[in-house]
Amino acid sequence: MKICVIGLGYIGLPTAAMFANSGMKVVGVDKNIQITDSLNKGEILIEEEGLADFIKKVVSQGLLKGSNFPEEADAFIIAVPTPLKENKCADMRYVESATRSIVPFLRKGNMVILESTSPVGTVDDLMRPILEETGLCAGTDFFLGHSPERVIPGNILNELIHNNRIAGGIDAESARQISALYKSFVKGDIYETDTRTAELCKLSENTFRDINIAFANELSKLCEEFGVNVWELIEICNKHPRVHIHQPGPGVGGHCIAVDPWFIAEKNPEIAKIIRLSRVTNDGMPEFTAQRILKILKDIENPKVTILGITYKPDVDDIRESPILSLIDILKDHKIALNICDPFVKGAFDAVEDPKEAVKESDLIVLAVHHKQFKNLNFEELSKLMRTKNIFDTRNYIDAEAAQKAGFSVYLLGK
Ligand code: SAJ
Repeated sequence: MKICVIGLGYIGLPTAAMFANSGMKVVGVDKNIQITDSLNKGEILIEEEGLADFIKKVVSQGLLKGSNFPEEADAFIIAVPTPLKENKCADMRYVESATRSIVPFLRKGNMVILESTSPVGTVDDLMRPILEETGLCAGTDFFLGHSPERVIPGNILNELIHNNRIAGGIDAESARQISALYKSFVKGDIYETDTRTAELCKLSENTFRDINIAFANELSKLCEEFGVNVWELIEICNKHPRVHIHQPGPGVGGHCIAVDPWFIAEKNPEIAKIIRLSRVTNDGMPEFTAQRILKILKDIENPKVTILGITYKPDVDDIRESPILSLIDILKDHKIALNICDPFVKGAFDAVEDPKEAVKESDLIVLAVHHKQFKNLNFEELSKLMRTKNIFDTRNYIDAEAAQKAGFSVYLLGK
C-alpha cells in the first residue's frame, strides 16, 4: 500500500509517520520546501513530544519521504489547514487546492480521505465535484470520505494510536475501506458513518468543550460578584457524578476550539445561538482579564507587568490564536510596560526563559499560562527583584500561601 499525505503540519506529519511505521510506503507532500527538505534529512521543524525521533526512524528506514507534489498512490490523505477568515467563515482554499492537486494522479480503486476539520458538506459539495472531473465516479470508481483527527497537541503520537476514530464515507463501502486503512495503526475503536455526520461530529466535540469553558468563564465573572471562589465552586460541583464543568481562564486559544464552533455557526447563525454566544464569551476573556489587571495597577505610576506564559495552552510551543497575545495587545493599548517570559517560546516577543530575569522592577506578575516550569516559583527570590509585590493568577496554579508568605498580594481570576 502506498499513501500520499498532503499537508505536513501538526497532524499530517505524525499521521504520515504512523502509516510508515506500520510498513506502508508514504509520501509526505507540502508546498513548503523547508519542511520537505528537513523531512528528507529525517528532521522536523515543529515541536511535539517524541515526534523527532519517530520521524528520524521511519525516514531512515526509507518508508517516508518528503515531496512538493503528489504522486500516484493507493490512498490520498488531506491534512491541510482550514483557518478562520475575518468574516468568521472557514477558509477552504487549502482543501480545495489539495484536492485539485490529486486530480492528475487519481486512479480506479484509490481512496481519498479528508482529515482537516471542515464545515458540513465539504466532502460532498467541494471535494467530490473536483475529483469527479477526472471522469471517475466517487463510490463506484474510488472511495471517498472524512476521518477527522481528534488528537491533542502535546500528546499526539499516543492519541493517534489510542483514541477512538470516525470513518465517514460517501457510502458504506467507502467508510469500511477508510476504517480498514486506519486499523493499520489505530488501537481505539473506529466508528463507521456517513461524511456529513463525521464532519459534524468533529465540530460538535470541540464546540461542546468551547461552550463548557464559556460556562466556566461566565461562572468566574459571577463569582467575582458573589464573593465566591470559582475554582472551589467548580471542584465541589464536579464531585457530582454527572457534572463536569471545565476550567475558566484568560481565554480559549489554539486553531481548533476557538475556531471550529464558527464552522457550525456560519451556515445557520440564527439557530446556533448558544454556540455563537459561547465564542463571544470566551473571546471576551482577555479583555476581562486586562480590566482586572488595570484595577490592580490603578494606584501605581508607570506600571510594569511581567506576563508568565504566552502559548495557547501549557507545555506546548504553539502560540496560534493564543488569548495571551490579545491580552498583551490590550495592555499595550493602555500603555502598560511589559516583560514576557515563556520557556517554550524562544525569540518571539522578546520572551525570556527565566522568570527571575523577567520580573526585575515589575509591579505585577500575571500567571497567564500554567507551564510546568511555573509550578514551583521561588517567591522569596522573586519578591526581592520586584518593585511592587503583586501576583495575579489566572489559572489557580501557584502556591498562593507561599507567595503571601514572601510578601506578595495575591489575586485570583474568578475570586
Ligand atoms: N481551556 C480552558 N479551560 C478548559 C480547557 C481548555 O480555558 O477547561 C483552553 C485552553 O487553555 C486552550 C483552549 O482551551 O487555550 C484549547 O485547549 P484544549 O486543550 O482544550 O484543546 P486543543 O485545542 O489543544 O485540542 C482540541 C481537542 N478537542 C477536544 O478535547 C474535544 C483535541 O482532541 C482535538 O483533536 C483538537 O482540538 C483539534 O485538532 O481539533
